[in-house]
Amino acid sequence: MSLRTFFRTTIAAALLSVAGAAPAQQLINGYEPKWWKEAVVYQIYPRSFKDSSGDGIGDLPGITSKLDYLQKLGVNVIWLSPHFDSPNADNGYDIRDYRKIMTKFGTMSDFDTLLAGIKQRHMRLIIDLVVNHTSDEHRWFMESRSSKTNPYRDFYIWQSGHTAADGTRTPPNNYPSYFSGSAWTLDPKTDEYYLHYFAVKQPDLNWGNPKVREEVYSLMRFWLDKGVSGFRMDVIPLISKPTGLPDLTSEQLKNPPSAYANGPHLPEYLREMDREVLSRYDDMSVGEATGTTLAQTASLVDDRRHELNMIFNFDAIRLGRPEFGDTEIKAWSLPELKSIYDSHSRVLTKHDWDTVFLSNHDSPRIVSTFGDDSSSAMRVLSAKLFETMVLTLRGTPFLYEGDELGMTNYPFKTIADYDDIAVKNAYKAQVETGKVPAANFLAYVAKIARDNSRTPMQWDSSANAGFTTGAHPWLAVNPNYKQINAAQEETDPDSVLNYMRAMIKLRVHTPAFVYGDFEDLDPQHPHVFAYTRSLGAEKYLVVETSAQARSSMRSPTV
Ligand code: TEU
Repeated sequence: MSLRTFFRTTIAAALLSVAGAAPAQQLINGYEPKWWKEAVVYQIYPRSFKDSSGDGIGDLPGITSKLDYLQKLGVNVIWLSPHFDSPNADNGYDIRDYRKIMTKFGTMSDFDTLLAGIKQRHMRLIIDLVVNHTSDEHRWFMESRSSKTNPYRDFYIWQSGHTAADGTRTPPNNYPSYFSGSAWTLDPKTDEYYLHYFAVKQPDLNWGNPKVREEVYSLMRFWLDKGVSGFRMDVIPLISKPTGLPDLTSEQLKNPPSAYANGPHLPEYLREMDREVLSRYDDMSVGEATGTTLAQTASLVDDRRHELNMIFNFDAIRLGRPEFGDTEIKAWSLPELKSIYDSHSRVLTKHDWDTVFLSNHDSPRIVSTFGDDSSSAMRVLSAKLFETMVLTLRGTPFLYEGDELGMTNYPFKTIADYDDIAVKNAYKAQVETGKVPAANFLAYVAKIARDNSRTPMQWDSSANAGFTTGAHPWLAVNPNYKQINAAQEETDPDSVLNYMRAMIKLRVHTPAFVYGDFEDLDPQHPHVFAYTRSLGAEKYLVVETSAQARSSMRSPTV
């Protein structure tokens, strides 16, 4: 080799290694850094956060009035549950117009003021994208149901079902709805069934129709162009339906969400959405992934596939929950909970990104479910323990309003105490038909009902916890608001609120808690959860212990 060739080869090799090394140098512990990986997300359920008008329903100006509170808490992304025009069959998850604000929540100018206030405080806003279904009052469905030849007919899923010799009609298949009963409703106007995985008033869109997809991409651009930073995508794995919609087997009927989710065209739809919309903005996407396994999680969020940034996998939050339709809470142990985080850390690679959450608007309160709310001392300790987990485990943490106060479940007594369509429909299907005794049903739903997390925020000890100046909040305020409220916790240095502020600060300023590796030091220990998060030379040890060795819904405490 001549000297010249040697130099040329060496320089080429050096250049190659620089080119190869360049991206690697930007990685942190093998992960591509992203703002949404470093975020602490706070979910607001607008109906319950803060009412500024006195009508008993939370609204957008109410949220704007609390932005300083959120900034002081230290969260940097706000996820707003649906704020769109809706007849509220499912509290806004049934959208009538994707480009209009729900009248009770305010106006578009209120939305713009809220968004500007969020940005001024260096926070970002993500909104709920609910596009598996619309409201039956959406213009597309009104058109669709009007005749079989209407141009919008194929925006939804229509089938004639079965007709017996005596003329009796039965649905096309045995799909149950998430909200009890069949997932099909016969529409008299055109004498065909339409599919609705959720309420009768939530018809499922037909994603096989490219015009539906174009409409969805267009509404996504509308909000991104306004300045929102991304979407939490409601039940997104359900948009691609099982091929041919065959009956569920008896095995599948034990867990219909997993049969409904992750249909054959899901990757294609998500990649198209990424290509057409998401890849063109500096945004984040987090899919709510009902019925999704850990293996499916890995493929949905693998950054080489260009589908979603993150999903909510329900493994942890559904611990102890019975199978579909059953009403018995199951005992669980600390090693079971720990094994979820352990397996996530093993299966998900540096191309994937996880979420950590134990609460949302569909779940009961953290302290009442995973902790111990039987005394004030235990409530505070368990709230701190679980929030520590959420803020130090691997993945972007998602907090739900009121978690930072250690808010608890509501003492529901009768069916009249509930607002949620899921509970009301289940009562009709299970109690009114004599299948389940009322007392058993009520005891069960009191523990798991979604309304537990939807009671109004407890701001102070004034009437209705300072949530509304009106006499009638849309859902009753928890009677414990005089002890548990933001104003009181503000003044107590040992409160959950002040602890959360410190923990969020630690999380946000400690790269090891964001990008660090996770190791469970003793996975089988029945009452200690000890793990490390390590990034290069930096290593943090987190130790949480439970006072008792019980394996139940009330096991771990500090
Ligand atoms: O939830 C879907 C979901 O998978 C569940 O958590 C569901 O709410 C529960 O099983 C019903 O009892 C999403 C939204 O988060 C929820 O609020 C909506 O009701 C639902 O989709 C329909 O949009």
